Amino acid sequence: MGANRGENSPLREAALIIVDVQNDFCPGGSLAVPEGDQVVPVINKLAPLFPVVVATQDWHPANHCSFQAQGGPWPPHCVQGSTGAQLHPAVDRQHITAYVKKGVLPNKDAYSGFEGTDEAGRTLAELLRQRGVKEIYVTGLATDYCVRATALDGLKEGFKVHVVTDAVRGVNVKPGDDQRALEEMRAAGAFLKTSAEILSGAGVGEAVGASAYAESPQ
Ligand code: VGL
Ligand code: ZN
Repeated sequence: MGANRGENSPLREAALIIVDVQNDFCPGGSLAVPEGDQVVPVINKLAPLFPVVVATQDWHPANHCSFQAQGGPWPPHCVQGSTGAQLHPAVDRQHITAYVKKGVLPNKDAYSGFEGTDEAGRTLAELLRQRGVKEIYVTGLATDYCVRATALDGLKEGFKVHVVTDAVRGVNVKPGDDQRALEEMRAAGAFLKTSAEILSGAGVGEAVGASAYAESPQ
């Protein structure tokens, strides 16, 4: 209720992509992204605006090649069926229309949501096209890995891509990795937007920027 999701909505052909907002990527998790949980309230505010909302999940077997025990770069994380692999409990499931899992094979890593499939075996690109989606708004974790890969693949798949800058956080193995990733996405053709810009564009804004446009006070 409330939000305009109808035929006049500017977001009627848009999908919100919630990338890997899973317990293991949030504070307390095995591969915690600093402030990872802070994307959740922003995502929950945006989700009601979108006719299609897809949540991706990193979903690894226990012997996944990206884990250090197998010579990979990461501690074990998002093991299939574990609590760490579940979405953060505060993510509002109500508006999620599809779940896509990726990284499910032992010998192949998959950072991009576009390498994942839903329960019916559809790729992310297939299910978006089936729903008439032309543009995607990418949120979630982590800016410098799976968000980056998902946004860049979205562009390659022909979608208009927006990255919601206050709804993503980076791992920052090297300081500044998140900012470099955002710049790379922008240079590749993605639009960087704040949630406030999206909310006000959809007519549910808090008049952000109003002061900048207001007539000068008396
Ligand atoms: C991710 C590292 C390893 C991510 C997934 O979701 O960004 N990062 N696996
Ligand atoms: Zn992973």
